[in-house]
Amino acid sequence: MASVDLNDRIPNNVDLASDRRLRRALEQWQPAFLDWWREMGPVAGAVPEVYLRTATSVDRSGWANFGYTRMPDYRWGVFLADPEPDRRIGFGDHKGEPVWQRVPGDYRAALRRLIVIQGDTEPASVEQQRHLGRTCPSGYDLRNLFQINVEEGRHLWAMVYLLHAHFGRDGREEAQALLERRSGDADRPRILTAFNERTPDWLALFMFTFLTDRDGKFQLYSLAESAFDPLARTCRFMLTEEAHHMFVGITGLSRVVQRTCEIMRDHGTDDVRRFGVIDLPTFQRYLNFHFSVTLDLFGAEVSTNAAAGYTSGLKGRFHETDIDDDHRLNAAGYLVLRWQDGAFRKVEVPALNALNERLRDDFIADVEVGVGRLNRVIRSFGVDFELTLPHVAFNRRVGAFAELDVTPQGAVIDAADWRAREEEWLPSASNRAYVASLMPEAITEPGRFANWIAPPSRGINHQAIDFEYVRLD
Ligand code: BYC
Ligand code: FE
Ligand code: FE
Repeated sequence: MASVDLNDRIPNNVDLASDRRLRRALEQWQPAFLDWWREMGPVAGAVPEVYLRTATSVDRSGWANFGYTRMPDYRWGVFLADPEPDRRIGFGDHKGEPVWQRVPGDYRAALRRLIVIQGDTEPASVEQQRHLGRTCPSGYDLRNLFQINVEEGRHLWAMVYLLHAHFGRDGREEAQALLERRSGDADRPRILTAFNERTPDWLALFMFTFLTDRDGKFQLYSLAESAFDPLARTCRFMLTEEAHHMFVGITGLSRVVQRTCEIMRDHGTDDVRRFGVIDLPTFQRYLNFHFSVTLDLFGAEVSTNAAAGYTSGLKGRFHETDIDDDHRLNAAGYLVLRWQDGAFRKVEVPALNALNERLRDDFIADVEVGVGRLNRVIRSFGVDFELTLPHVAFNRRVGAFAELDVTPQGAVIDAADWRAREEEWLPSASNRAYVASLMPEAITEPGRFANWIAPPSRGINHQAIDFEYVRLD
């Protein structure tokens, strides 16, 4: 069950061979996907050979496969984690019943919407990252970017498989539409706000993979609890890929901070731009931007969509099974932050309606661990600077705080003051231009790294740091 035949036209562990209609439908979608990849996928000059990891099965050993691949030849396919025998629904009105192998008619529209939204983010991120290969700080980093890009492409396949296998004609239409929207396009944008922002430079990429891929982690964990078993199994396997994306984020940010602090220590100055590295105030502004934009991805604090998704069994909580409560939440409350009578206050609302907020809180706790790690790097150099996360109401566009103008410290001020001070808190055009100026070209010679970033502490798959991760010919 677990093994995958990479020689199949569409590698899979879902026995596509025995379902001719489904296989034909996916074989028709495949060239459209490849056209999309050629049009919107990574711009890499001559097609390089990249030292990529490809899954050959869904167990741990299936991840041991590394080798040189030209990206369009990557074996995108459909991999579901192995079924759990006698799996039962873990929460909501159907708690305790057997999980579903087919989509119940009553929940079809809601489930399709979740799958489409999840699917839409995957190609969006590839589009956002499309040009970064031109400015990579090393071959090691370029390889990591391409690994992420091919896996986000595979995550699109994961959702498209569900649409084709379980949603008939409208599923096929949605699968086509996933290839037609474009990140940042005025007429046919991607669905969620953060996926229409640009990821113009490598600091933005590391922030994105640290924060926005981490939204992916929390959403996928919630969907991995789903009563719709094919979705749960798909998400469980996607999570094993996601771990590397967040690794690229946190280690990338740590290496940037490390390099900056080396300069601060060696030259005894905060004025580090003369030495061609990223100053910590600019780093903090990027953190403020990406954190606030990513918080929006969790939706409104109080949401009847989220309540319905939970009671129907479509989407659970993070680590649902480990939570010690009734897993129905009909009587429970949850504290949600509100701006009320001139102050931020925690107000109790029905827990079912607060599930987006709860997931956002879980996410924030996870991000804080990462920020703590970055601050430890800073302290280890004896540098007196502390990175902080901005207030949750800062720079929000979705939910209860969208209409408020809030500083990173959590003071509510007038709109005009906020706009006048925006450049203190968010990357200004000149901050972005400075960061971009550090990355004028791609660095790919094995073992060489851009000046603004420290080398990693170890290579990929036990290879040396100066291993040839990307072969350009
Ligand atoms: N932008 O009741 P609400 C990843 C809409 S990242 C625009 O709060 P709900 C990845 C909302 O659609 C993970 N619109 O909504 C990372 C609704 O509109 P309608 C992606 C937004 O459904 C890096 C209305 O506002 N996966 O995998 O409770 C690289 C009311 O909102 C936004 C998922 O998100 C927004 N940010 O919550 C690659 C999981 N937020 O329908 C990949 C699937 C809300 O009333 N999605 N709206 O017209 C969901 O679970 C939910 O749809 C959301 C929204 C959590 C996103
Ligand atoms: Fe993904
Ligand atoms: Fe990801």
